[in-house]
Amino acid sequence: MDKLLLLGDEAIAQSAIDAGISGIYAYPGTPSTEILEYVHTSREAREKKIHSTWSANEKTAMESALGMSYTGKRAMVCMKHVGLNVAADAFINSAITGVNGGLIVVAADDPSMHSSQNEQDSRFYGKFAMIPILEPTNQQEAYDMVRYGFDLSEKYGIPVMLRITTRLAHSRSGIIRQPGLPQNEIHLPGNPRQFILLPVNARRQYKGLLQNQAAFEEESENSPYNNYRTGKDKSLGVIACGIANNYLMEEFDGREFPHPLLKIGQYPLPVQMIRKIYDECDRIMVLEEGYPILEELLRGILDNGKKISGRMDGVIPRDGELNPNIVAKAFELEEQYGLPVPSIVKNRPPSLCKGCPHIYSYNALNEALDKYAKGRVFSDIGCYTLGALEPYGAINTCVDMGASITMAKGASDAGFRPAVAVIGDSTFTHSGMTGLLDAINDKTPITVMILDNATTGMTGGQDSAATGHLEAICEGLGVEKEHIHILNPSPKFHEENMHVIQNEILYEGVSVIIPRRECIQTVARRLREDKKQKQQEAVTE
Ligand SMILES: Cc1ncc(C[n+]2csc(CCOP(=O)(O)OP(=O)(O)O)c2C)c(N)n1
Ligand code: SF4
Repeated sequence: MDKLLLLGDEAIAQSAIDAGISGIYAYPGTPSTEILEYVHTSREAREKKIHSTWSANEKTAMESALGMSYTGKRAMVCMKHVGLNVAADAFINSAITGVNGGLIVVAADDPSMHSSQNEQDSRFYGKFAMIPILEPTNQQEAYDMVRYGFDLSEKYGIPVMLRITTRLAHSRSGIIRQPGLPQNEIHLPGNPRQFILLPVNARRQYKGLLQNQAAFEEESENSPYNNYRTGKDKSLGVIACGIANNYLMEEFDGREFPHPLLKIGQYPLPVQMIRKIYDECDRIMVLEEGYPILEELLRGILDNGKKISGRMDGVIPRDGELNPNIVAKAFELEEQYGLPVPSIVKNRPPSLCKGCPHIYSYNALNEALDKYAKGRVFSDIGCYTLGALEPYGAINTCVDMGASITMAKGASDAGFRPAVAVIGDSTFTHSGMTGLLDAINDKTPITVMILDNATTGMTGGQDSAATGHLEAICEGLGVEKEHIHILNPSPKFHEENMHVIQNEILYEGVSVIIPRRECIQTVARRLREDKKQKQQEAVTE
């Protein structure tokens, strides 16, 4: 079979193509973005007519994937961990409706918060929804688990979560492919009430989900991804989940691992296997990437059994991602990975690109607010969040996608004036529109600046669902036409822009200001692509 060198994200995407998916849905977010991007640019996926589009947010993505599964086709939905908060309503309920065609939900967690507001562990969500979770140790397992996950999903009519973390998503490895499968034919669910969650049906479906828990656990006991390896030295037993097992193997590369080892890659947890290692060993060490979920379960409320080591007793740091050196330390081995950073290398804090349109929006906003006390700009998540840093110091909040408008509303409701919201175009269609509607319905005095750079800049320049629609959306929601302004965020228009903002923050109602200029990175990329295409055309002429 073919061997490919792929990122973990790409391995998942390729496997989904090979496993016969008919569609993939996602909203960008590190470290999950490359999954849909891979399918989107794959010739094979195009030839197989696999649907791949960016959705407006993770909830719409989840629901679209569920809709495709309803028709009997295989579908995948991908998101970063915090995206699962947005998709949670649909996600949890999809465990109760169940699925028809196989459905895999990829949740990409970001421990250490390389590019996120928190490091929540999606395994909690999988457990909460009571569905099987797969957690790969390496890229090959990520590839293999996708096909396995689709089969499991169709066997039980249940969505399956594939949980990955940053390092697995963003590092490469050789992948051996499996033969491609055809897509499923359209076939509707045998039970026409399966997807109608009226209480009478939901109660029945929920009982079915509960009844399946024993079977899911049995699958875990027999899973190729959970295995127990005995060892001579039973003073310690190690349970390693997902990528933590990879780090452990790196530490003992070429050396025999002396202790019993339980590797876990499938949940619900295989209780019999855990009991075996617990009974056999004097002490247990738990290595898991993310929260100490398994460790906490092992300890229980009373914590009066055997000694359990891990994140909760400080053998492993309580927060942040694992790495081979942390694992080495836990085993009192010499740390051997990575070289010291040479003193010539200086930290380079993130910053807005030189010439970024957001800079000029902030220059105008800062000057317009100059005469007011600080602390009145409610912002959101995107490149423009970097406006928090010097020299701009332009924003005062960043909580979750969409929170700028609603937080400005709450502050304004409290009598705080002026209250300004700053939100990007993609974030606005992700989850800002409903907050704007609240403000319009309440006639709340706020000024909303939608920074329209015609892209989803922060995650690498994906298409923005807002492009070409912003004024129409705002007008349609009910913003008065005379209080919608389009600005050009360039130095040339600084004075003019500043005056528009100054006037609108005095308005006792909802106003929307849209500074509009394309992200310079996407402009540069477009120009490069145009040039390349012209060169190719010249060669073929
Ligand atoms: C719920 C959730 N989904 C995805 C992300 C990842 N993410 C951060 S900002 C952003 C969008 C930014 O685009 P836009 O609002 O257009 O601002 P820009 O970066 O272009 O300035 C995304 C997708 C996130 N932080 N939270
Ligand atoms: S990528 Fe685009 S939006 Fe982001 S900072 Fe750079 S120019 Fe600005």
